[in-house]
Amino acid sequence: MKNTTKAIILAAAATILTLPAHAETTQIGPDIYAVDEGVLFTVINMGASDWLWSWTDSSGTFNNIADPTLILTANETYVFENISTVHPFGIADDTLPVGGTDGSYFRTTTDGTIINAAILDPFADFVANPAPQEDDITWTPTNDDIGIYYYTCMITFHLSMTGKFEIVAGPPSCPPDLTNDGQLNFFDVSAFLSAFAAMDPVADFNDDGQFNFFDVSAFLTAFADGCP
Ligand SMILES: [Ca+2]
Ligand SMILES: [Ca+2]
Ligand SMILES: [Ca+2]
Repeated sequence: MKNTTKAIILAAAATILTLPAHAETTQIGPDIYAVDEGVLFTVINMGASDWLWSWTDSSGTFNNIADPTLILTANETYVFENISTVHPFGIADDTLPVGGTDGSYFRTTTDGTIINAAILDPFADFVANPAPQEDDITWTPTNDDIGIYYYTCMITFHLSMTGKFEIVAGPPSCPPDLTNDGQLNFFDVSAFLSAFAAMDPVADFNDDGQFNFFDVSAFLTAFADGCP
């Protein structure tokens, strides 16, 4: 490879190192959190009024947040561990009749059959009954599951132990992220250089079967554009 090509790539790498790291939890509003990588959520009750949510990821530790709206990402695995000893936790679809706004949702039904009918299938996988820790819910929503869901206490009169999930699509694939870790940094440049030197098809960035400056240019452009 020509030294000028290397110089261009290394200059781009220096720029890229300043890009922000990928955040896992982003607080979007007073009661709204986007958690875009799989985590273990623990939930416990505050009386019969709220679920208190806690979780830890690379963004930090979030403790005892009352009935948040949680924006989750399709194709990530989330685990819900109910550590209340008395309140059964369930995840329901958008047929559960719910009123209110972020952080203060409440069920508008005390009809157990309506609650049960809304709980996701298979039923047992989306209900965590006391005793705790023996029946965690593990949920990996797929692209087919994108939409609105609710969580609630399944005791019919615990109306206000209710909150919302929104399942959103994951980020689209990102061609210059050659290390496939969701971040653009020097390691992707290094991987490109190695692939280019080896004439690996992954470095044929303009897909014309040749390895030349146009591939470097296309890679740098994609790299500078960043990933969504
Ligand atoms: Ca509540
Ligand atoms: Ca990468
Ligand atoms: Ca090419």
